[in-house]
Amino acid sequence: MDKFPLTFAIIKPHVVSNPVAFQRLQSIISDNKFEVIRSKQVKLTEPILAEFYGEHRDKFFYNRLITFMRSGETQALILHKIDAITSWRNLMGPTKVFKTLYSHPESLRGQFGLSDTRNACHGSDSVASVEKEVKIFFPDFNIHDWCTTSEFQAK
Ligand code: RTP
Ligand code: MG
Repeated sequence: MDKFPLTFAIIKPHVVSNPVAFQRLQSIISDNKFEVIRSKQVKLTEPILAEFYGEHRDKFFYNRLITFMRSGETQALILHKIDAITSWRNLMGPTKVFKTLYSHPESLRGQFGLSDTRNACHGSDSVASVEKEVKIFFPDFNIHDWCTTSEFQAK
């Protein structure tokens, strides 16, 4: 769907464990007019991460990524904004730390990223991945029902 109104995000462990950075990042989320629809702190396990990052299973960074994502609490979020997937990925900035530092220093990854792996946050890259990822983290949340509620229609 064009301009899909929801996305799924994760704030990664090194941000959640730093109260000042965590608070600042959450302020940037609301300053950028994202509405937090669901939010929960979660310590990820290997089986959940294997499902979540299945597409990266054969990449050289997979083990490093899984080890990092298990290293502390994360914050899982469902965010609402018109064109949420693209808006959130634009706010996050590029995956690679050298690109964030040189061309996107204001992005979330530019401000809070430490390396290609510890890059501060995750964002779904398609409607299909929003659906898959929301189901993993918020199995009781029905995207279709939410999108057809009068609350959303009125916005
Ligand atoms: P994400 O899925 O987290 O929103 O990030 P993305 O689309 O920008 O990047 P993707 O290629 O899907 O990679 C998923 C996560 O893997 C870690 N990564 N490490 N060279 C590396 O060490 C490397 N490359 C990717 C990052 O944590 C990235 O967010
Ligand atoms: Mg990705």
